[in-house]
Amino acid sequence: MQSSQPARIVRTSCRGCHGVCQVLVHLDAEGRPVKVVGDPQSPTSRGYVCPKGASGPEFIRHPDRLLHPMRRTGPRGGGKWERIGWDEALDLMATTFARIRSESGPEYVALCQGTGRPYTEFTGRFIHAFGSPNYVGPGHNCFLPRLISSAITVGWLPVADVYGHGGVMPAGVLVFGCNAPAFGAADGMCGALQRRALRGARTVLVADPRRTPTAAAADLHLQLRPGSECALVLALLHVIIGEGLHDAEFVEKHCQGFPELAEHVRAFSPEWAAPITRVPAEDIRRAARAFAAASPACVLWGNGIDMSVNAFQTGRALLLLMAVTGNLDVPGGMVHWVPPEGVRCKSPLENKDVLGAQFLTEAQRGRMIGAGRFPFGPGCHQPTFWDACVSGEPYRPRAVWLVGTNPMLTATRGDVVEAALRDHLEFTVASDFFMTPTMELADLVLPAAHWLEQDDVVYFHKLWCVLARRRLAQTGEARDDRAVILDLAHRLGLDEAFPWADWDAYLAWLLEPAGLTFERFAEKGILLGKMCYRKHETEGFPTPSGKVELVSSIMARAGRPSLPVYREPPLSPVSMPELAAEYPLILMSGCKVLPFFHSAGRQIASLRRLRPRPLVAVHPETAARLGLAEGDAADVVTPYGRARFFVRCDAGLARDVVQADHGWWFPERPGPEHGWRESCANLLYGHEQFDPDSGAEPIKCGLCRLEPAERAGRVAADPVAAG
Ligand SMILES: Nc1nc2c(c(=O)[nH]1)N[C@H]1C(S)=C(S)[C@@H](COP(=O)(O)OP(=O)(O)OC[C@H]3O[C@@H](n4cnc5c(=O)[nH]c(N)nc54)[C@H](O)[C@@H]3O)O[C@H]1N2
Ligand SMILES: Nc1nc2c(c(=O)[nH]1)N[C@H]1C(S)=C(S)[C@@H](COP(=O)(O)OP(=O)(O)OC[C@H]3O[C@@H](n4cnc5c(=O)[nH]c(N)nc54)[C@H](O)[C@@H]3O)O[C@H]1N2
Ligand code: SF4
Ligand SMILES: [Mo]
Repeated sequence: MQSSQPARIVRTSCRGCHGVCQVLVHLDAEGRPVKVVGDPQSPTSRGYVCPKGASGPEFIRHPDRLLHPMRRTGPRGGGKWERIGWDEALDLMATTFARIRSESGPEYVALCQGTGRPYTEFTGRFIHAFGSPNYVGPGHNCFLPRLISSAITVGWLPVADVYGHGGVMPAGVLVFGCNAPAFGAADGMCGALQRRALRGARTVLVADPRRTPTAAAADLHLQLRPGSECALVLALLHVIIGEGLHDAEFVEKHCQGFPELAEHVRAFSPEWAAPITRVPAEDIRRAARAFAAASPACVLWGNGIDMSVNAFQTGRALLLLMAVTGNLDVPGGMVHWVPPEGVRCKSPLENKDVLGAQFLTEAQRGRMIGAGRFPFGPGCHQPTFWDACVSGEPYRPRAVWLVGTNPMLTATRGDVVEAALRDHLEFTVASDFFMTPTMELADLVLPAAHWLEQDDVVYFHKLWCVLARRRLAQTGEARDDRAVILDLAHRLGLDEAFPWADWDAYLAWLLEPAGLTFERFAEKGILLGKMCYRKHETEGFPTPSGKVELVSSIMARAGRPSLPVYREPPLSPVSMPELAAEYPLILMSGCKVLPFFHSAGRQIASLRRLRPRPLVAVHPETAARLGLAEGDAADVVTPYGRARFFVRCDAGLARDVVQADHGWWFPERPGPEHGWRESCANLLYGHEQFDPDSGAEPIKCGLCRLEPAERAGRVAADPVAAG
């Protein structure tokens, strides 16, 4: 890599995570990207770049990149492949998918994707237009419980106004089960700008079982027991409403069901919540008063809420907190972004039609695996889907296309996913940058284009602006997932849903109302919406009653509690004391880390150096009691499985709480396994406990014990310097 002056610098936007920072890419004399730095002029990120974004050039040139479509030749998972052309690959997909549709029905073909990424604008659309309701993803554990509870309570997704577009920054911030300020970014917000907002706020409250950097610097750290968050929010509401600290005018004008809510929370005093949450009653009172006094105030919320059997109810409870304190759609509060005019909206967050569910008939919808199991679940429930592939109940899907997901590592019960791929599915296609353990079990693999290899109109999480992304490199025959979907859709005759001739035509169509060509747009780099606040004063809230539904009419109709209730986590010292005698520690897993995006990045040397091996964080006294010291290998054992980690002592944890990294596999070890079973946190969970509303899984609140690993295992598990 060269360090001399770049021949050219191009402004584009990163997609190493969902932060969407604007960056400057340095190109060498041959036009190859050699360096990525932050763009100081960018309103979205103000010069920030994290190690993942900075590693872009190293990432795209990595020798293990998948360069061409490849078809399996030997037995499944045997690691033998032959290179084929894109035409042949797409024909094979089109004929196989069409054959299965005519033999068994469209629902026998499924599409599974990973987290919300650029492909999301076409993945759901494709599979729905094909006629299959089996659109599978990790959203039930991530973001979508909050998105859907917002939709039924407020009518839109309230987002913290940390950018302060109205000229007012938040005076109070409640950081609730979210650690994005420390690890880069999430949900379209840049962590650096979240930190700026936290520095400027008078009151910072953090609800997190871990003493995160944000918690350590906060005015008050509510160190709750994992899984107890709904009880904590109910007690905050009890204090605020009981002491009359709510915004009476907003409640009167814009909320429905306040008297019922006031009556409902009367029982949930701080004294009730203290033994459940382990947060002292006095701290709950202080936090409630401080949050109510801070105006405006916002909430940064995250996976700490989602990965629980209370995900949906906690989401609702926090929405009620935002509402009764009068923080909805006020400058510096929880806002509804106004997107830029003139660009066709392709964000599925704002335009549900993007996902194409309107192309399904009622009968097709009813054929979704797990239909009706979770009234507020998003799409096809991932665990139910993989179970069905193995059990054949209610039927066994025959083909699946995995787009940008590594479910053997990132979904619970990777063993079930592995069995489905190896023994039960007839035809699996997988699209990725690298041969992951999941890719290794496919029948056909497709090379995907990295963000440095894409032209794009970036319009997803960051609704207040639209960013340009520019194609600055081409690696092998890697193609943008969406260009591949368009091509395949045309081969299958799905032209009604995909009327665009190709990717460039689609980009031109998006920009057409603005009168911009893609080139002109790319020169501008960003289009900003004209923010306006308090839109409810003229428009109300887009809910059935036109008001914020403190008492949810939609939940009542679905036969679910119309006011939030707390349910004890199924695997906890309280609900399972006998089991807890054997598994005395509370297990959280998968708290995000700066260098990696879930299961990705382990082969990138600059990232792997920052986190060479999988860690389990544990209180030093607990470690010592078990004969463990910093760096020792230890197995986390649950009733469902075992996985190996290296001990990191963290005095900021409660003595009975541990946190294990997720997504670990070892690209440097021989395929097709790449050692995936050894340190897979998601082998530690069952498929028995779910949030009855959204289908979320208790990934951040299980039971486990920690066992020192034998010496032999210790040596074997220590990875050599990553390649
Ligand atoms: N135990 C535990 N498990 C968790 C979590 C946790 O907290 N704890 N977090 C969960 C959460 S929040 C989520 S969202 C899921 C994420 O689950 P996934 O999205 O499945 O996880 P990733 O590892 O990010 O992505 C999988 C693969 O996609 C590839 N990829 C990245 N970008 C693209 C692209 O644009 N196109 C294509 N074709 N491939 C791409 C990567 O190389 C990687 O191999 O994991 C969940 N799993
Ligand atoms: N670098 C990097 N950035 C990413 C990702 C990544 O993999 N790497 N993933 C992206 C994705 S898909 C997502 S969804 C976001 C996720 O971003 P976050 O929502 O911040 O996710 P986590 O770090 O999993 O969890 C946040 C916090 O919740 C706390 N927590 C755990 N259990 C509980 C609980 O029971 N109650 C409460 N109140 N808190 C709890 C954890 O201690 C942790 O500090 O990040 C995105 N950004
Ligand atoms: S935080 Fe995300 S968007 Fe920003 S530079 Fe890092 S990977 Fe890229
Ligand atoms: Mo996520």
